[in-house]
Amino acid sequence: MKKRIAILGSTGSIGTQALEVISNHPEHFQLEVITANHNAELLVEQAICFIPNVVVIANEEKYNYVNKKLANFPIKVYGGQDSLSQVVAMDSIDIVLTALVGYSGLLPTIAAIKAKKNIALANKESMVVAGELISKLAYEKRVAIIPVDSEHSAIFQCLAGEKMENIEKIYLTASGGPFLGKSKEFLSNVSIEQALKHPNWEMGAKITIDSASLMNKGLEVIEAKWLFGLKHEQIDVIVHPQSIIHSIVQFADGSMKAQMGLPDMKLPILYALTFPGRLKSTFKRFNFLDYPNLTFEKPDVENFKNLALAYEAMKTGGNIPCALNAANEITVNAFLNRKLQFIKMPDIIKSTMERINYIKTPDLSDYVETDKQAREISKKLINNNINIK
Ligand code: MN3
Repeated sequence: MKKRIAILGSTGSIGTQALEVISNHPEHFQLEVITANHNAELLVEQAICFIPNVVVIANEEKYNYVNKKLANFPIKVYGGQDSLSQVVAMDSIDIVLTALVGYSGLLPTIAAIKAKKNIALANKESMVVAGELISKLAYEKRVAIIPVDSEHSAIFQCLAGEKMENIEKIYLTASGGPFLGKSKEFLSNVSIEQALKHPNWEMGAKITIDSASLMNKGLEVIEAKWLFGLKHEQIDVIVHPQSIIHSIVQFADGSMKAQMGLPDMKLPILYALTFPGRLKSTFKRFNFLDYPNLTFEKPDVENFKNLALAYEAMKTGGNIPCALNAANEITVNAFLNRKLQFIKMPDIIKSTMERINYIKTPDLSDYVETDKQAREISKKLINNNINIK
C-alpha cells in the first residue's frame, strides 16, 4: 500500500525536497495534499506535475489565480489559513509533513494530531512554542511524531531498539554557521548577504539567519527536550563544522551512537516518510578520505547569545519559549528588512522575554496570546530603538 502524504508548505526548501523524494519513489508514495502560503505560481506548477487530490493556498488573495489555473484538473482548491487545519483531517491522509515556517505551523500541526495523523515534523517552531501541549496530545491520540530536522532525525535513528530510560544525554551537533569563530567587532557589521551564506546546508532565509545567530540550535535544543522527553541538563550542543555527524546519543553505560552522512535534507525526509523501514536511495555516499578531519569545539555563547537565551527559556518553561520564538521571528524579519543590526537581535529577544507576563502552565489560547503580545513588544523595542543593556 502506498503511503498517502500531505505536505504543508510544499513550495519551501523542505517541501520541494520532499517532492523530489516522493517523485523518486512513485511506487511507495502518493501525494494527497500540497499547500503554500504565497508562492501561487510554484504551487500550481507542482499541482500540475503531481495531480494531488487537494491544493491549498493560504493567502486568500491568490485563491482565484490558483483556482483558475487548475480548473481543468481533477484537483480541489481551497484558500485561506483555516483551510490548512481542515484538510489535514482528511481520511485519505496517512502522514502530514509539516514544512511550514515558524509559528504558522502550530495550529495545523495540532489539528493533524487531533485527527490522528502521524506527523513528519519539519516545523520545529511548533514544538518550541507548545511542545508540552503537542507531545501530550500526540501521546493521547497515539500519534507518532517523526522528526525531519537532521539532528533530531539522527537522535531518532540512534534510538531505534533502545529504551528511553537508558539515554544519559544527547549531543546536538551544530555547524556553527557562516560566522563561526568571528569576533564581536565582526558581528557588529555583518550584512544580510553574509548571513544568508551557509557553509554546508541550502535552506530557506529564516532558518539560515537562525543558523548564523545560533538561534536555530537554541530552538533545536527545546525541540529535542519535547521530542525525546529529556531534562535540560541532558541536552548538550557541540560545534562540528563539517556537518557529517548529525547528532549523538550517549547511553547509561557510556556507549555513544552517532548518525552520519553527507549533509542532505532529503535523507531525513526520506527516513521520516519510510520509518520504521528504509528505502534504497541514490544520494551521494560519504567518503572518509574526503574528510580526514572531523573536528569539534565548544559553542561561543558569549558572542552568540541566542543559544544561551534559548536554554534560559527552556529552563523557565511555561510560555517563555513561545515568547522567545515570537521575538526571534520579529527580529529576523527586521534584520532581513535592514531595520535591525545582526548583533542587536539577542537584546530584543531578551527584553521581550523579560517583559512578557509569565504563565507557568499555558493552554493553547495562552500561547496564541503570548505570541501576539511578544510580537508587539519586540516591534516596539525595534521601532523605538531603545538602548537595551
Ligand atoms: Mn537542524
